[in-house]
Amino acid sequence: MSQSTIDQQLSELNVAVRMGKRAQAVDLTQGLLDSGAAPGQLLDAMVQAMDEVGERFQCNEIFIPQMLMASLAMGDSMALLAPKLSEAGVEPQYRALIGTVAGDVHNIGKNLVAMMWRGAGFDVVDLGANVTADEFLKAADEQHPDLIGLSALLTTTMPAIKTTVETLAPVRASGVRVVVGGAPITQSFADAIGADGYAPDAASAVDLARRMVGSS
Ligand code: B1M
Repeated sequence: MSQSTIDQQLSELNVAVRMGKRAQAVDLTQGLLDSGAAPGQLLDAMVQAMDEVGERFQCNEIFIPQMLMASLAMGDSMALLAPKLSEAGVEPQYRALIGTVAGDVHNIGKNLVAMMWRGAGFDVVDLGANVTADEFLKAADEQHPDLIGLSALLTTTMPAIKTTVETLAPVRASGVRVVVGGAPITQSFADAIGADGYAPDAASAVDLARRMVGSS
């Protein structure tokens, strides 16, 4: 395949991810890999697509379903691309842990943030929902993340966000940033409990994550 055909298909991959066309994104990813395109080029095309998705969400040009479809399209393509990236030595630069705090089973928003972080090129370890403060701490000790994201959807689980931020003090002392979000969480709550950052939605969570690790 000539370089100009590869460039054309990379741009089609960008559009397929942006539009959430999962089957098309997978076909294009497979085709590009089969024809010897560099895995890093595919990743760049998809990360760029997800950046555009985040910007359009923040401008209210698209909404959660479209952002979700784009994240799923990228996720499907990443399943093919990830092993090739490893073989090519392209490893994510930053690692994030994410979970919904103890007592709270809501995971849809947290999953969306995880997908958007992956879309931004982070290696994301998703601890799931109803995660205790001690489980976050244990995972942080084992996984050595740069960033930890805590989500809560219930007013009754907001105290668990505070407890978890406090429990994570030892890893925070070594430079790990802890950010919080979820429907009842606000910037003033985040400030009051001493979290490192707050984002109101999944697109802003990407900007926040990049700021936290110093990559923006
Ligand atoms: Co429940 N629920 N629910 N629920 N639920 C709410 C949250 C509620 C507002 C409904 C209501 O009463 N109107 C209410 C909370 C009231 C309150 O606390 N003030 C509520 C309640 C009360 C409950 C139960 C207690 C009900 C009961 O059993 N009596 C119970 C709690 C169980 C428990 O957790 N222990 C319960 C259970 C459930 C289901 C299991 C049925 C289901 C969850 C399924 C699942 O998640 N797998 C469910 C659902 C679906 C909802 C609603 C309908 C939708 C939540 C959702 O997924 N929104 C919700 C009402 C509503 O919002 N309309 C409701 C979509 C999602 C994309 O948005 O999660 O806000 P959200 O995420 C956003 C941002 O908040 C942000 O980015 C996301 C995307 O932009 N964000 C972050 C989220 N995490 C972030 C982390 C970040 C940054 C940004 O950084 C780390």
